[in-house]
Amino acid sequence: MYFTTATVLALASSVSAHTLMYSAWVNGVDQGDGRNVYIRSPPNNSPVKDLSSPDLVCNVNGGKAASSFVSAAAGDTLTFEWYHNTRGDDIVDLSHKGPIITYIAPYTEGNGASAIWTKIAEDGFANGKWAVETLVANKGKYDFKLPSSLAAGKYLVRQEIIALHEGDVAYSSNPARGAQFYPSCVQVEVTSGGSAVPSENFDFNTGYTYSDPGIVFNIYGSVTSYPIPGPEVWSGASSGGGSAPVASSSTRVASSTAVAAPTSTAAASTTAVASPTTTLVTSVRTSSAPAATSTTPSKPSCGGKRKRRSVSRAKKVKKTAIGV
Ligand SMILES: [Cu+2]
Repeated sequence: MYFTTATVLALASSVSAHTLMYSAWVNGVDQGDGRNVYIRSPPNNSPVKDLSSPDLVCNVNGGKAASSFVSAAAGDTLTFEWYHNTRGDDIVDLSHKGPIITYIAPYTEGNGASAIWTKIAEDGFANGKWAVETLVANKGKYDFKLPSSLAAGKYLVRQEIIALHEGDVAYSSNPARGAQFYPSCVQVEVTSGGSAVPSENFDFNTGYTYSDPGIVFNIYGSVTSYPIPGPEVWSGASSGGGSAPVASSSTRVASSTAVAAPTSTAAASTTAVASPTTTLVTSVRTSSAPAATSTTPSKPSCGGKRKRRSVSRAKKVKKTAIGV
């Protein structure tokens, strides 16, 4: 019902099916199907790989304002829910290992391709697991907090999954491979909050580069740490992620005490990101040369077994769409 003809065709002809955002939850309450309602939904679940493209920011159609906003207060827990072809399915192929990073910007009807973004949450590789693996285990749901200091107003909240299964090589050196970005922008109206205005002024098209060790990264060796790309989590933000669902009552209580917490969180993430960088640069360099061939899986991970299932799913969808 929510699929346009173009989407159906894109799904049917797509060799590889990836991931999309379905909805947002506020303090554990589902806000309903957000696709093209409060999410600026792209026409299909394909990735963006070109770091110079404005689509890197809010995906294809990123400049098409949606009609509604998710309404939330500063300090609330938001959950963004992802899916593969239909809600609640396998979410994303587990080959698509990588981080989940969340940014915020003052609301714009434009595509967001300028220096307006601030990072409010990030999860990369921790305790032997990638953020994507945790996302799949949590049935596509990823929790983070709106900073409790955040000023009321309208915002775009952009969450991205970066799939690194072909990320051992830069897209600029081999356009058939490269890190796959799945950005999704949600329109959020913060109804009450503090006075802090996100201030990192990050620009994806210039801030993410092909020499970033978190964008050209080999996941197939023995990974011990991963440098999440982009700026540090904003010091006005409480730390992100985690997957433990937070009950709505405790969320409200937590937000009053949360103000003190960010300092230590920010400091922790600084060291976490800073120390691996030097190690990782060397390992990336080594592996991107001849070594890449041996460490790279022989079949493209987006396709393989999944192909057939995706196609049959697409057919199912097509039927439904025609029925509607
Ligand atoms: Cu994919």
